[in-house]
Amino acid sequence: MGEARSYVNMDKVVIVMPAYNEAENMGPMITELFEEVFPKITGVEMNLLIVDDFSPDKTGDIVKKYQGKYSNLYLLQKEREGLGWAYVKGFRYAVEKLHADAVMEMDADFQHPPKFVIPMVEAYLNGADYVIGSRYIKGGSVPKNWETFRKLVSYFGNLFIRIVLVKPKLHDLTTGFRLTKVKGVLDQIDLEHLMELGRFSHKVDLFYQSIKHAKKVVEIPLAFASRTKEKSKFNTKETISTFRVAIILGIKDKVRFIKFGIVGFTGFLVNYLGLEVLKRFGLSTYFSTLLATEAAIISNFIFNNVWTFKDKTITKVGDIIPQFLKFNLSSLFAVVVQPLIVTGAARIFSDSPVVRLFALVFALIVVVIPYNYVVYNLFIWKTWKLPWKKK
Ligand SMILES: Nc1nc2c(ncn2[C@@H]2O[C@H](COP(=O)(O)OP(=O)(O)OP(=O)(O)O)[C@@H](O)[C@H]2O)c(=O)[nH]1
Ligand SMILES: [Mg+2]
Repeated sequence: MGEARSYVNMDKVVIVMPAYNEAENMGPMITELFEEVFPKITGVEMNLLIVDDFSPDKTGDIVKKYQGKYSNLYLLQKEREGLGWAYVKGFRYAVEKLHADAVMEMDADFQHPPKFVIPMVEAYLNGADYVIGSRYIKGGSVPKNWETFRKLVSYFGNLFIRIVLVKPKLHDLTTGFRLTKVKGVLDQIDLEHLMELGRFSHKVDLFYQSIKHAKKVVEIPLAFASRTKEKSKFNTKETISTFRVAIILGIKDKVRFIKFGIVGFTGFLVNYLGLEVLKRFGLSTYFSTLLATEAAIISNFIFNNVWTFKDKTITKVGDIIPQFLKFNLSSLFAVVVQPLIVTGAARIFSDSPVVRLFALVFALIVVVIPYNYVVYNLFIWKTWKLPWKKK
């Protein structure tokens, strides 16, 4: 038996390493991690979990051989389902069976040189809850022997995803070398329902879901190595799938905003038509406007509740009442701000129909709509969290 590492009250980091037909790499990888890398890391207990899909080349048997030597080496064997599933099942095993505090994604083929585990774990120890091994920051790189085409696809693919997902501050969104804290980040993600679990492109969805919950994200430069053995599996299908995932994720968030806009417009119609109908019933202009406005607020609340925020629909009566009152209160904002902006503009420019129209449109687009959208997401349907409230 080798050195038994078992510490009390020490955080546990589990490297989840999928391996399919990596018999040649397995021995050197395990040895390098346990002999060269883990001894240099203090303050956490390091573990390695190999996820093998019963590789025909007997990768699993090699791992079993080393398990006699290293007690923090684990093996999960299952049927072949694709890379994403290897990670999902590996994460589940790491969290539920090994009680991991953080998990790492890492390849078995030395494309992620093992020494980079050290700065990544250090970043975690310094408070990061999501650490990205980044090829596209200073000090990081892609293999020199990659053909120009692959370099271009990787670089512009990344740039494209950064733009689509609106993540300008992060540089490598498709890397396969990452560390994720379990509490507050990994445990908030519905792993089994990530997109494209059969492919490499699940990485983009996993990244996107992680970033939503992570409070402190750190990028560590990664010199991505080229595959030493066998032929590369990089292909057009994988590339297209990666772009597809990015586009779908990019649109998903905007769909809510579009629905919100449509509901807002129906609210306007309810308001306007309601006013005219009530006037015809002989109500005073003041009461007609008041009732029509409240009718619009009620219909907006209902449509937003069952459509715009259908993944967060409030159903309990005990919740509907306070949230509806909040909704009413937030609607008051428009009542206060719109007249201020319109009269302000009329004073500054001239009190003409054109100025009033422009001022009203300005108030709606620049102030009222963004304000409502933020309030709904943050306080009413709670799809967003304030950065300091993320757990
Ligand atoms: N368990 C499991 N591991 C897999 C599967 N597919 C890939 N892997 C492993 O996941 C890691 C990354 O896969 P690679 O095939 O190297 O993918 P890549 O680095 O994008 O492409 P290459 O340029 O071919 O290296 C390696 O450790 C593989 O052995 C799978 O279906 N099941
Ligand atoms: Mg590889």
